Amino acid sequence: MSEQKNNWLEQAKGAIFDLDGVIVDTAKYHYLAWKWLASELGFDFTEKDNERLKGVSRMRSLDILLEVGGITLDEARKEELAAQKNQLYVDYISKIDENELLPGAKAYMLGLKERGVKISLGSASKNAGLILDKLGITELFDAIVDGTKVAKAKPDPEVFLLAAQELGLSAAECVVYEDALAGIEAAHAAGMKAVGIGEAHNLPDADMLVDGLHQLV
Ligand code: B16
Ligand code: MG
Repeated sequence: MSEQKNNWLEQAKGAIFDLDGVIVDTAKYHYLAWKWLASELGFDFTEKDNERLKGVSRMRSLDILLEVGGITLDEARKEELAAQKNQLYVDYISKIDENELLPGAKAYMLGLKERGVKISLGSASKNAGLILDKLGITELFDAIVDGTKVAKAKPDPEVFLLAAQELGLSAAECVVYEDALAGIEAAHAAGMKAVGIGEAHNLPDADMLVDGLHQLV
């Protein structure tokens, strides 16, 4: 482990991992699907716009995209468009395999398991089950909490509190690994420390910052 060693990290009994941006880079497939939808609606959606969607729920992402395009639609039409985007996204992720795991992700989780640390997923995605299956890492998790199990999106702490509960641990015993600002806020709202994956200017409140899980192996 790097010189950034922290006691709270070593003492944690539970590790809760966000999915997109921490374990796998599915953001690129979300982007391709959202960009297609924007082009169908007659406007361009850039990679910079896409940054605003990271860690954000599907319907909230659509609202941001429509805001970029200056378009207002009723709920029924929005549900239709979100379903179309999701179908395209699912087509992409159906083709991924373990080669798409981010560097160090699996090795780090295996190391935690060896030390007896319990592991949960804490993701906003409703497609998390399929993604973990394609990556071949479902069995590593003691609990899987994703967008199918929670009603409130990050920065609400619900996803992480449920993960701790499913691991049989208190919030204070768990550490969160997150790449999104809303995720760091959610961890803190849950009473958990957060390891930020990314850059300081995007994640100013992270308790510790790394470029990726490979830095912790
Ligand atoms: P889905 P995470 C998030 O995953 C993505 O970062 C975000 O871009 C996406 O909109 C959200 O999942 C919902 O995904 O459409 O598959 O339900 O970072 O929370 O693992
Ligand atoms: Mg994420």
